Amino acid sequence: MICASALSLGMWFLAMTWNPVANPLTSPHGYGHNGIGGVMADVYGSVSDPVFWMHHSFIDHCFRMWQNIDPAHRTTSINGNDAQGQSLNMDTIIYMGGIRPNVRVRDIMNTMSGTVIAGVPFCYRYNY
Ligand SMILES: [Cu+2]
Repeated sequence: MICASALSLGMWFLAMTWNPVANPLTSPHGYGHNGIGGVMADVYGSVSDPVFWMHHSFIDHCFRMWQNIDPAHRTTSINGNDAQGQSLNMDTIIYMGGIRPNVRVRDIMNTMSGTVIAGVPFCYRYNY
């Protein structure tokens, strides 16, 4: 089941021509964290809130819907800047905090790529 506001947000993503998660603070991703507030607004603590997982699953799903509009380009390129103002590219390293091996952007842009990360193929898709 999907609520009306989530459906509206999903349709909004589909209409967008820009990356819906490019800016972590002024995007639906950031709005979810900061709109809920409390521990969800804390960069390091938000993962301990169960809502975090529902929020991120939804953002991930919306990002994939956005990619599916033009997968040839939207799974193979990225733009924008990181938190330090450095421009992003497909070889930008995503720091995993020691929990998992760091990955390059290109390793995770396509959820069906099958890229092996720490011995596990990165491969999933949404059925809804
Ligand atoms: Cu987040």
